[in-house]
Amino acid sequence: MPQIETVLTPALFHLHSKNLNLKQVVVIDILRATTTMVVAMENGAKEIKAVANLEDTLMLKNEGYLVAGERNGVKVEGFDFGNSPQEFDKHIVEGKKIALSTTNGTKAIAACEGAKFRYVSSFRNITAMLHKLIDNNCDVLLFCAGWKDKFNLEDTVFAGALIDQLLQNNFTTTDDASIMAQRLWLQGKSDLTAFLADASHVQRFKSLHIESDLEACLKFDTYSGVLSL
Ligand code: 3SL
Repeated sequence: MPQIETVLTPALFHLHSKNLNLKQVVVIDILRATTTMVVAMENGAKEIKAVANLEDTLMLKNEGYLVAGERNGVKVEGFDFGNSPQEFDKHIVEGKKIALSTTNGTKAIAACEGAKFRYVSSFRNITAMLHKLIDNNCDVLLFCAGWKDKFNLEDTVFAGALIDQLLQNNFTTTDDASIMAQRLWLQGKSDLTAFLADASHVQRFKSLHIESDLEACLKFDTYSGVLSL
């Protein structure tokens, strides 16, 4: 049976990176990078490219990309967009190539280059992601981007949602992080907004006056595609 492991923070990734070329990795940054990437594709973007650093992102302007990025939650000066899913409206992104660089999410994506399959996902395409993982039928690594190497609730609870379904579909786990993630999901799933109310990034949203992004990040299955990078 394929195994599930969960990387609770990028600081722990090195413990799970063995045989990466045999694993399907899902990078998770619910608030907000991987949600924003799903929204961009949902709204018809031609491509979304994740870039670890700002200089390389800006260079992509010369290749026709719109550039998006934040650091510490704040839009990078001179970029076309920040990292709010609400900025990526259909009439703005349809048919466009977008390069995105964020504080945690896009670094995590870069870290797992070389995986057999590398995906990003969010609640907005969770069912499509789940079906793809089941179809691939190989070991799964759920990589929570966290915040500056710290654990966070929202990425872990999303990992738990996938784990809960994978365990019912011929996958297994002996990994305590995955067992914990599933238990968090079971605890929080009936009201995720309430469950995440005290989360550090939700508090950060409040201090940045971007609380309205939370609703967009907790919508389920608005997109039926999978983002493979
Ligand atoms: O760190 C990231 O990748 C971002 O998603 C963080 S923020 O929500 O834009 O602050």
